[in-house]
Amino acid sequence: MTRNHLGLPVEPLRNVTPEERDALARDGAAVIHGVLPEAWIDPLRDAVEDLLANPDYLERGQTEDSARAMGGPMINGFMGWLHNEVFAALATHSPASEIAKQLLPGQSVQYFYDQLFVKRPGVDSGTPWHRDRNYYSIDGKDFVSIWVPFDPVLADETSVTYIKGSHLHEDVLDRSGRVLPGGHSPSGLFGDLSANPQGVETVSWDINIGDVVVHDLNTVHMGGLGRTNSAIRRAVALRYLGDDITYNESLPGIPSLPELLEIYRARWPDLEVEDGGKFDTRAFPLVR
Ligand SMILES: O=C(O)CCC(=O)C(=O)O
Repeated sequence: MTRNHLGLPVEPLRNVTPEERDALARDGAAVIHGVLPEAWIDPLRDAVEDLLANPDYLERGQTEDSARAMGGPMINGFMGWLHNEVFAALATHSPASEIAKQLLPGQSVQYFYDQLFVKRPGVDSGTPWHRDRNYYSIDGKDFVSIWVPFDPVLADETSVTYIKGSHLHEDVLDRSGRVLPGGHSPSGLFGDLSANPQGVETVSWDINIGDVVVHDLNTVHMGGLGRTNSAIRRAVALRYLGDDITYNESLPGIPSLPELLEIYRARWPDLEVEDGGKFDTRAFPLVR
């Protein structure tokens, strides 16, 4: 078994199957059960504690509307890999990065960023319906998101829920082909979290430790409220870019938000991201 510099296994417990790959292409999302070795879980949980105790991460790595402290309703932190070695290893030398390569076969896969979602029990702070694309300064389609939970998650609690097939349409259509209101709003928000869209098929899963959930750049999805969970729910979403992704500076989002560019420039003062060009591989490392 290959191990990374932290001694953690690099290979997934099994490869992605053709059926899982087909589900991602068809539905825009898929669950891949039993791939992350258990050896990763405690280091990842410790990494979350480490990040949540790091004022630099909490202050600079969160957007304005995010909670500011562990006592807040929800943590939504960015770029943990720049602050924590376990997150950095997960990004590029882990079963997750191997799965990204399997889902973008033959491509030059780059790590885009990570986003941590911590939901405490009993709170109502969910992740509203949205499409990831609307939050990015990128063009292209070669992309995969890998959502890695560090706690078991029930489908009717804080699991992620997807509108099946929504990645295939610029607008979100109901089963009769009608455009759903809010399905293509410029902010990327589909609407109110509590209002489940009518006339569409949604999918979510009970997730165990070791499972991951993968989704397309364009799939509309949400993350449930913590109201009903009995325990904390911690998960990180890792985003990977493939061959055809280029930077589009006219689209406000990641990574062009000033607070995020500041994080990169603090580390790589000469970093330039050229409009229409590929991303620099120091800040967006290649998965080898
Ligand atoms: O974990 C969540 O609540 C939401 C996850 C999500 O929206 C994402 O990974 O894009």
